[in-house]
Amino acid sequence: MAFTSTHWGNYRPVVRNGKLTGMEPAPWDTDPSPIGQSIPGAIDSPTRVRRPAVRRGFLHPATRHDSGAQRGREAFVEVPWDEALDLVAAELRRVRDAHGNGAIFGGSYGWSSAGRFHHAQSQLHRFLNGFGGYVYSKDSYSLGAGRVLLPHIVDAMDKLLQQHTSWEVLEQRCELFVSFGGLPARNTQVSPGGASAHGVRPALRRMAAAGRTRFVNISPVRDDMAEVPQAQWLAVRPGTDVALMLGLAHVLLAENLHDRAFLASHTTGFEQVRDYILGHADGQPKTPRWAAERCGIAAEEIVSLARRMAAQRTLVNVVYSLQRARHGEQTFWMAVTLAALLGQIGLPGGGFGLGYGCMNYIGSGQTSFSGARLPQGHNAVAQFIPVARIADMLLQPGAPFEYNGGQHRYPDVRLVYWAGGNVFHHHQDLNRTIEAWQRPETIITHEQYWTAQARHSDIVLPATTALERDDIGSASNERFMVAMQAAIAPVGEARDDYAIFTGLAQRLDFAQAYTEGRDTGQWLRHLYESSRPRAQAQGIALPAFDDFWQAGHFDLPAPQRPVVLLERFRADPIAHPLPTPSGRIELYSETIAGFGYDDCPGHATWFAPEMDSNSPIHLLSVQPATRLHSQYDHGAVSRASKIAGREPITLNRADAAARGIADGDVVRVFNRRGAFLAGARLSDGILSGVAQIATGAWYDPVDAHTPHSLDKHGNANVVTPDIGSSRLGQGCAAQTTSVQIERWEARLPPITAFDPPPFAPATA
Ligand SMILES: Nc1nc2c(c(=O)[nH]1)N[C@H]1C(S)=C(S)[C@@H](COP(=O)(O)OP(=O)(O)OC[C@H]3O[C@@H](n4cnc5c(=O)[nH]c(N)nc54)[C@H](O)[C@@H]3O)O[C@H]1N2
Ligand SMILES: Nc1nc2c(c(=O)[nH]1)N[C@H]1C(S)=C(S)[C@@H](COP(=O)(O)OP(=O)(O)OC[C@H]3O[C@@H](n4cnc5c(=O)[nH]c(N)nc54)[C@H](O)[C@@H]3O)O[C@H]1N2
Ligand SMILES: [Mo]
Repeated sequence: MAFTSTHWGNYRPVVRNGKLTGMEPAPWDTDPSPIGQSIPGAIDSPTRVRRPAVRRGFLHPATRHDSGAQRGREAFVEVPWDEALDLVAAELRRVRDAHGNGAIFGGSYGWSSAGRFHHAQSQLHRFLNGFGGYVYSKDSYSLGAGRVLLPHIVDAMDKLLQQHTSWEVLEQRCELFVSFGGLPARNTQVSPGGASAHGVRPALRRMAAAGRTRFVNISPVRDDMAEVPQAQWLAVRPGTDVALMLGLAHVLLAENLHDRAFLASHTTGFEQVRDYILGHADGQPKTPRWAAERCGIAAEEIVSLARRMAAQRTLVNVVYSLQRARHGEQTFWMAVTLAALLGQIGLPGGGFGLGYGCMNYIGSGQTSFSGARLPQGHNAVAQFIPVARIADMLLQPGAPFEYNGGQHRYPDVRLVYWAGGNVFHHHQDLNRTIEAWQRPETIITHEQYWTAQARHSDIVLPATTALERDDIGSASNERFMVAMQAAIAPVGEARDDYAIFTGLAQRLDFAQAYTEGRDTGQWLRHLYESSRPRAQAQGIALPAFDDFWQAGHFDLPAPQRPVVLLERFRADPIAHPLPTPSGRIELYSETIAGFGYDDCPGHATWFAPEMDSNSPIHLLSVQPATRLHSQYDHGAVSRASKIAGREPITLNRADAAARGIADGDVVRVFNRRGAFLAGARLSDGILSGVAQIATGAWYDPVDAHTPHSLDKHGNANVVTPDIGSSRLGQGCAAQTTSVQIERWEARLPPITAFDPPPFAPATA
């Protein structure tokens, strides 16, 4: 039985006469994602990159390296593979010889596709390491602030996420589930590497029916907990959750409801935090009234919630989105602080969560083992950037930046190489990004589809999709390993990323080191077999490769004991200390205090959201229900959700009325950074003064030749700020965005984002 895996689920591809006609959810998935249905219509649509293509001005040696401003404006010339690979190899060699490997940026952030061997970013990194190294990027857009903060105060982010208490335990033991940012089921369609059996929505429905657990949805958006109809909705103002948590903490202290014994044995820095909460440090007690003025939730409500939290087995959850903001570090730190005051960390059903509702794998209760891994080799270049500082890097080579206690400088990058990501999806302030993107001498992208990033590259190499190649699907905390078997032939002249890099490594004289003499089939067998001892160490007996391949999938056994986050640390903090300097949870961190950052002091601290006074609406740009980021925006599922072809934006009914906007109208959303069109969807379930739009509508400027052109399709990143969360994490801060919104009265420009770019004949 042949299955395939996507980040949003396992499916059985249906193929007729060599054409993909359907995607049947795997039989083990009781809550499959509809996103898979976008693939059949899109995979061989005109949006597919079919042949290697070179930007016209780049093809001519005279204008090759000084025509970066033409990116996204000029036609492409399709060329044979050999010519394209010769050109890429020559560019790599030129830049390395003239400037060294430190002039090559290979960060290549992005989710790529499921499948361990063909993971595009891993292949690129392995290839560039073989070539002498590359400037890399650290952390992620998802968790920029959190990944830097958590090791200082608890443990490494990934380790914590893999050990989140299972939903099964929560069902039995949690009495009060308080979630900042709700539990948006749409986001649990996904797991990095492939969700297999979707479990979150079924768990929430069981919990809602059982009635044992009370849910509190703390979010500007009611639907963020739509799966639990009886959930209490506290409509918090965006960016003010820390104030609310401080108000709750104040009640705990004032009413002596905090767990002194736990604080004394398992944490450090309680005194500093207490002094801050009570106002001994700054003269401002963080009372419920103080909190209410900032977060918009009544003081009485805060008092009552704090008492309930102390009286019951309570889980305090924060979704990632809250740390994807200016001062985003504070939301995670304050949530951990609040949970520490409650003293239930390490108990089944209590403590904190940093991502329930963000991905399927979090709290799945499945093994943290994940299979086959492509060795990436050693990177001889030490220079890096925090991932979301890419435009700063391109605009200010040599400029200093701070990050996690260190002083660094941006490298002078001449060549940018990308495979498996989309900057024009993920990065903030796209108009500034476009300016930065003109600077490098050479930009190379491997893509499946003509995304905005492909259109803004010099050389575009067509990559296969997962359905066109053999691979192994496997993800941490997901139940099934999948023998992903090619379902159709490569579309057009597409090649696997591995084949592309092999062709380049041959030209650059390190083919043997890169391929180790293996073809894809040999690699899959080798990677699988090398993962078997690791599996064995976790008590998992993987079948032999041929048996696995024959069966098509493998059901990984769940751990014998249900997972409870930080259980061992709670039971014995001396025998099982945390990897923090004190071995304990650091409510105050000497290390972070020692960095001297005004935007991230030594304990969780309130900062008011930085809003622009003439842009009164707080815009939240969140994950899309109908696709993965920008992937398959051109697919049927995503396209069916659009309003007049534009991305829907949810507006409060009163805010809309005040602007003469009706449901279904097209609106212009703008601030001093840029403007986009979107389709208005009116709601009573969103706080006044807040709007919410999904990310992922393909950037589609009215006129690519005009800087700051209107995006006619609804890409929120034309208005988001390109500024780090703080000097500590330097994470993406997209949620700190203010805009104005008006009705679009003019003629509607047609959507052209999914059309291929203009092509020119080779001789032109
Ligand atoms: N405003 C705002 N911006 C955000 C966010 C937000 O909340 N608000 N969220 C951020 C977050 S959390 C994330 S993770 C990022 C996501 O940002 P990305 O991960 O960059 O987004 P994707 O759309 O998944 O881009 C993956 C690209 O890889 C291509 N691809 C897929 N498979 C392959 C392959 O096998 N080979 C090759 N060569 N290419 C392939 C796809 O066609 C697609 O274009 O966005 C961030 N941006
Ligand atoms: N279908 C689908 N699922 C996905 C993805 C996808 O592209 N598509 N992407 C995946 C990825 S890469 C990631 S990192 C995760 C991201 O997971 P998250 O970062 O948690 O996802 P978001 O959708 O940005 O935000 C979740 C909710 O937080 C609320 N929120 C935003 N700001 C605030 C605030 O200041 N206060 C409060 N209280 N609430 C706020 C919003 O209303 C939003 O609905 O999702 C993953 N899941
Ligand atoms: Mo993410």
